[in-house]
Amino acid sequence: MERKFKITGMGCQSCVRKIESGIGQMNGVESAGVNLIMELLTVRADEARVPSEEIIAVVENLGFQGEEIL
Ligand code: 9UX
Repeated sequence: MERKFKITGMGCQSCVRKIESGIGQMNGVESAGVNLIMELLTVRADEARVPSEEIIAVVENLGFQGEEIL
């Protein structure tokens, strides 16, 4: 299942890579993609295995803010 998160605090493509690689390395995550202009993170992962709160916690530990788009 795919989930989308609004991400704020990104300034450049290096920020994008930090988030894509940080989220992409989480156990259970199949893919993670960020669109800088749209400020959007798209994550493909089993929701039971990878809760949205954990995704947001990783985003925040990397220095950005994240909020699930429901
Ligand atoms: Mo450019 Mo992104 O200074 O953290 S790397 S905005």
